Amino acid sequence: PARVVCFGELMLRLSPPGHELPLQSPSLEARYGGAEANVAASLAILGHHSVVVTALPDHAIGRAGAGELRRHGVDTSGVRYAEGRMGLYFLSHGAMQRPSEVIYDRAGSVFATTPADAYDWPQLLAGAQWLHLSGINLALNEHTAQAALAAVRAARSLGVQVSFDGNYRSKLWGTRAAQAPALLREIMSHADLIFGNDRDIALALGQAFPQAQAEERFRAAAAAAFEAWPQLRLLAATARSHNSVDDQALSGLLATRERVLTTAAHAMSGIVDRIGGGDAFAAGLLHGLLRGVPQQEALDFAVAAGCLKHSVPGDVNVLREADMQAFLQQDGFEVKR
Ligand code: KDG
Repeated sequence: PARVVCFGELMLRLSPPGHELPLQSPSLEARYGGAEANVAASLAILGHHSVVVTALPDHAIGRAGAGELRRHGVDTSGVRYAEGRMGLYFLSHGAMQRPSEVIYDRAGSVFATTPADAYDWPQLLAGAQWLHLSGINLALNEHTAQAALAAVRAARSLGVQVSFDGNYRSKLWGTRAAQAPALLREIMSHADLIFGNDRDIALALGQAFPQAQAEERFRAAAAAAFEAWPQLRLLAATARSHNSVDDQALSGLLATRERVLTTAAHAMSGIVDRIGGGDAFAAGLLHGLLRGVPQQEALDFAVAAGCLKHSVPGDVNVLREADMQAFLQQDGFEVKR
């Protein structure tokens, strides 16, 4: 099977059960999450050989995190272990008009303090078809940003395709926000596939796109991105409309140099857990590209995966190929808003 290498931080996710607020509850549910690891887990569940490259503490919590990835079928031979702490994030789920809240507690984690030259990319990427990583690595600190750049440069020189998800998190950039445009521009100049909307492209290029409908803004961003980065082949994004935190609709957009593909907007009411929807979409699209199906089919599948992630707790889309296909065949899920 195909080999996809996903590089990023795996964190312990702690959340009060149900819709309780932080510390209103005496218990916290423990799960693992992290954008790139979420993609790797979905890809493994979809039958691909996915590898997570990360650094974890050499203790029971770090080892259990790798075990959780293995439970989904992910290859953890690229995990490094070292003394230090596990990155954490606390999540309280939103409901109605009350948004969910994420609190990061990850500064100084083993992943964040691993030097950029600790990863042997030629060895880690040998035989891979894709390297997937996200803007979270650029945001954390200079070590992780330089490691991400080293990874994409190695991938390019080895002929491994690069998939980059902008994943902009303003909380993570903090005082490094001024460096975001240059770092994003640099990494995007090596990507074959970018997951990003007009805001991600605008940030990288320092260029604002006119106020318009989501699809029109995406078209303008795609035109600018293809002009800026000659190696870029695909730009993909989701578009979301909100009625409330638990009642939304999701559609997908995929640009090539020749055309822009779109999907129906799928209703998502009674959302269970929104975290990881973008990662499910990314894994769904990579799945279609690896299988070589027509681009429209790959995009439809990716949106189905993104939607269905919202129906299960945890960061990972644990649903299978047949679940996404069944979702796409059901009537009554499409909405026009
Ligand atoms: O895309 C989902 C991620 O946001 C989640 O898994 C946590 O990696 C994470 C992050 O840094 O926000």
